[in-house]
Amino acid sequence: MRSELRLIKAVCPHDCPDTCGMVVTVDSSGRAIQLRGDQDHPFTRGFLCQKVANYLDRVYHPDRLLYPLRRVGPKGLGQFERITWEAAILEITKRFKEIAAQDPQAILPYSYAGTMGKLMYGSLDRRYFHRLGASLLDRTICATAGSAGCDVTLGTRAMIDPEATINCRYIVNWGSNTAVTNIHFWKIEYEARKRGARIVTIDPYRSPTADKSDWWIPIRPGTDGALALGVMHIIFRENWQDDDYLTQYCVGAAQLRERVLKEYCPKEVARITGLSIADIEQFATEYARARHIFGGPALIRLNYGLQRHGGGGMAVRTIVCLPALTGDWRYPGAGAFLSTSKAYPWDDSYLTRPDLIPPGTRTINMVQLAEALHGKLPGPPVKALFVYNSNPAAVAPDQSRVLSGLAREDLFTVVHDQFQTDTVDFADIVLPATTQLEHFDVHGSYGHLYVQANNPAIMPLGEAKPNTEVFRLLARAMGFEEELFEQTDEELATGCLSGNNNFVGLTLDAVKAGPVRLNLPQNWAPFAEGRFPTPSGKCELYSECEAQAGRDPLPHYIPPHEDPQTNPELAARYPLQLLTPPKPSFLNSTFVNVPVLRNAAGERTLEIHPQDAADRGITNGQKVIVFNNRGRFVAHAVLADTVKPGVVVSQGLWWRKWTEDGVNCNTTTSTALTDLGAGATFFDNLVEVAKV
Ligand SMILES: Nc1nc2c(c(=O)[nH]1)N[C@H]1C(S)=C(S)[C@@H](COP(=O)(O)OP(=O)(O)OC[C@H]3O[C@@H](n4cnc5c(=O)[nH]c(N)nc54)[C@H](O)[C@@H]3O)O[C@H]1N2
Ligand SMILES: Nc1nc2c(c(=O)[nH]1)N[C@H]1C(S)=C(S)[C@@H](COP(=O)(O)OP(=O)(O)OC[C@H]3O[C@@H](n4cnc5c(=O)[nH]c(N)nc54)[C@H](O)[C@@H]3O)O[C@H]1N2
Ligand SMILES: [Mo]
Repeated sequence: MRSELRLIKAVCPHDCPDTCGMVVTVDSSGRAIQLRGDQDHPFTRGFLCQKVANYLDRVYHPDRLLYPLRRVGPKGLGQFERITWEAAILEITKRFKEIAAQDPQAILPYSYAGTMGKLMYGSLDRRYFHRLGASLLDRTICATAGSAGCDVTLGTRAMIDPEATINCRYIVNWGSNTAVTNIHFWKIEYEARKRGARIVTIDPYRSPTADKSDWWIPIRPGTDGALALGVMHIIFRENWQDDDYLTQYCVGAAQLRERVLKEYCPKEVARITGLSIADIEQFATEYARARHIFGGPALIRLNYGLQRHGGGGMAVRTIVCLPALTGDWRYPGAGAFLSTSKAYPWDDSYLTRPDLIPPGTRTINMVQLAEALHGKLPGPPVKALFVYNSNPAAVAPDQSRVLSGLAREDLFTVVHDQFQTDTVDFADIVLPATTQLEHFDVHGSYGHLYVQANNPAIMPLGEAKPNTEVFRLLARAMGFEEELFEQTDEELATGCLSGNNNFVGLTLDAVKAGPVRLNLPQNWAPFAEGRFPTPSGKCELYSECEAQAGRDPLPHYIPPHEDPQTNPELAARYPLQLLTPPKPSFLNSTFVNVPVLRNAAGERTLEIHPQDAADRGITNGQKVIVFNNRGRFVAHAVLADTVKPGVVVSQGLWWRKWTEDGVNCNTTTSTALTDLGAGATFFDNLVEVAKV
């Protein structure tokens, strides 16, 4: 009997830097009976997070969508009848043809990273919408502020060889809840600590990562850029900079020096950040002198928390200047780390065919779905919405306006998902999606340097179909050119892997057998000898491109949009800065419907400083409303010193069907954009709190 068990190499598809290798055991009936971490994966080394360790509960969940559905009740109530795939494709095609006859830009695709697989994330879907002439979607909800900030300074993402970080002796988690959101890298940080490293976390919230660190630096939200400028001030003041690195590989050191010495003295930085001058001096000293004090180089693991503010792009641009001042880029695993995604030379043009986009097609920023659905953006009103790989009813900002937009009777909405999410409840046509165990894909990563294939382990459940197959059916029904769509998933994978440099010597067959490292040397240090892919080829402390765009060419502090210091009028009504990072047992809004993980998440809480609670007569455990002029939600107060006065935290992106008030924290968040990258500003959010 045992001999009939099959072991299949798979990959966790979720939006997470770890991109774990998994091994699925399938029995002779074709059912997956076990799923564990792949011990042969050099980075993820056989262990999985709490969420994906329970992945079979998701695959075989009794609530899986198994058949196409058509709406029979009012929008939002989720009442459907079963239909055939033929009927579903016919109806979508008929409606899209009618709308496209007037203006195809009235059709809006809406997708993000429900799966990170190259094929399911974006391939035939993009070709289809490009060929159709639909509106383009700017996928800004997560990472564009930091990407744009890094691009100004480095010409690419801040990246390192993460396995080499074991040699660092000073590690700063900057706006990064690494112990929760990047657990395999946290393991490396801990290994480094055993060898003598000091771990510091800069976060307004005493997150699990801050809690386990040697030092928690509770910065005021949205002021990280000012702290980095203060650190530079101290480095230049003390003459600790690596002049050799600055001269050979950077432009603008002299101008930057002048700027920070004049404008960012520790006293001013203390006023902005809410930190003490002593703490700022100590942090700058430890960071800049790490090799002398702790015996090894320093790494800044910067992540997404600090980007989700009005000045998030500039904050990242500024922070990634620091390793050039210290010279830490010289050392493998040291410097600054945001994402390794750019190390993969995927042939995205082949996959997505941007050449098919009609010239002049308008682009909609996905953060502004609320505006798009209410006709508040330039161009034709949105008449049809096609959602896949995303749950905007839960994850998009300004939830009340998103929901009223989704409820529009004249909007034709199609949703392709594995479950009846809050967004599905508003659909006219629902299409059932396969899970990762049921389809093929290839994966890069944004937290390590391996290429992996996800081999299908089981047959699709019910009539579920992968994203690629849905768009083959739709393209056929539209009569689009065969050569654009009639490729198999493996052919698409081969095509996008056929790039050069870091993919040299890497074949799909090899990848199907297990993770393969990019064609990069061990202890890869991309900027050890400069070679920054910027216009000047150097690290741009001074940016000529920024100057030409009419912006300040040097790093500077940009306060949040909603900041008590710079917006006292708004703060008089809504004095508390609200952060809403994800709940550790969920992945954004994914897994809320898995009972064991929902139970682990507990109830919705609002962490508030005892002093702020006392001012409002709030006691521990009491039910409170959190509100501003955009909306409100209910939570249970937790009086704690996990936050400083003036800051409150409510974790998690619940589904409205699991909350007593039918909304989540995104009722309060805003659709305002970041300075660089036009990204989301979820954590730039002033609220007031009152007992119910
Ligand atoms: N378990 C789990 N893992 C995940 C996810 C998940 O939902 N659950 N999501 C995945 C995704 S899509 C992403 S993008 C990543 C996100 O990974 P992270 O960026 O690590 O996660 P966040 O919790 O969004 O933000 C990190 C920390 O930033 C803090 N923060 C907020 N504002 C500021 C600020 O102004 N300055 C500073 N210094 N810190 C600030 C928050 O309090 C939070 O503790 O994680 C991925 N991994
Ligand atoms: N307040 C607040 N809001 C936030 C955040 C925050 O920290 N605070 N985090 C933000 C961040 S970092 C991100 S990345 C976004 C995430 O926003 P989303 O990308 O919308 O993420 P999820 O909530 O995980 O929803 C993904 C959906 O894709 C579906 N899916 C998975 N695989 C497939 C597939 O193969 N095919 C199809 N068709 N569907 C599939 C899943 O079932 C799920 O419903 O949310 C953002 N929203
Ligand atoms: Mo994200």
